[in-house]
Amino acid sequence: MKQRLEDLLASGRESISAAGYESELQDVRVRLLGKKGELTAIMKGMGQLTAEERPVIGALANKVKEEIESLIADRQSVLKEAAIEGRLQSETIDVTLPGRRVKSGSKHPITLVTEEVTAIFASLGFGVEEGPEVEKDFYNFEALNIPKDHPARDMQDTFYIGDETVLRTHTSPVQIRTMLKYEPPVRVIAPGTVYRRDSDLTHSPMFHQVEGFLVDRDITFGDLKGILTTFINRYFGEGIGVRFRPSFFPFTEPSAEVDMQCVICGGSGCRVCKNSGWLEILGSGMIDPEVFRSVEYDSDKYSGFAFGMGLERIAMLKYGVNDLRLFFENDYRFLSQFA
Ligand code: 2U9
Repeated sequence: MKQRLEDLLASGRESISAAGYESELQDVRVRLLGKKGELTAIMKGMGQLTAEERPVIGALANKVKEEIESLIADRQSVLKEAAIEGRLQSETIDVTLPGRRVKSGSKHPITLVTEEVTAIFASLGFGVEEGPEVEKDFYNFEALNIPKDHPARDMQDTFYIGDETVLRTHTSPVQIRTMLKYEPPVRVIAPGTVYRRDSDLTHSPMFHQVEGFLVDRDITFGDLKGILTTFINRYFGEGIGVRFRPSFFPFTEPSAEVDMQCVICGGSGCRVCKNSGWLEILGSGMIDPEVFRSVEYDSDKYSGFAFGMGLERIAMLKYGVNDLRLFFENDYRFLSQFA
């Protein structure tokens, strides 16, 4: 029995030092010291020993058991250390690696144009006014001298929300609201989204405008020409030629459309200007006395001019965009070019 106990200790020592994982070590413990383990099996032979042998073998068995337990405990702490070390090795974070870049967005080209146009008019003394996109017929049409039978009021051109309520077809109602709020002198621009029942390659049912007006004593067509020429030259280039062509709008009299020399071909003629050398970019005119009547401005005392422009058109000319739909598709490849 003495020999078997010594063999158990020797083979146990080998198994313990060979255990590579804590779970393996646990298996070794069960095999050596468990209830059905090897030590228990050996001790079953105690009954056959003489009374003198029994305490000697008993003491040896205890020593072997303690020795094995202490070997297991040592091995266990070595394996624990190794496991921690292994995790530290495999989970290390390389703090010198570059971080992931956060992509930053950019302003939509229509936002850029709105801001640039607004900044130019601000430098000329114009404030900014905004108003509702769902608008009363009175502000969108009636007060602007657009009578009930005017084609612009047709269901075909205007989105009706109700009998007297529309999606504004221009930002002119903002200017009516402004006139009702302030006495002259006033000069403001009204940038914003507008809606018309129109959808093809060159028209979108939702688009953007900047309109503006100035009312004071002794305002003449010369002031209109001066302000609009200054705007065009600041925005598109100092040398660019500007011309005024007679036109008609219900809310201005006289009215003029404003052309600038083609920024694509420099005036020699190309597809964009349809070989004319000129591009139409603004509508304008002296505010009609009928409009003054509806906002109770005294047209004997005051006069003023107004103008309007479509921002998608301005953006197309400024940035050389040839397809209106690009502004509404939100294709990242298009938008990122304005970063
Ligand atoms: C008030 C009085 C007068 C605003 C004006 C235009 C001429 C004009 C168009 C340009 C292209 C609209 O986006 S577009 O389709 N605008 O031609 N707009 S005068 O006149 C006003 C506005 C408000 C109270």
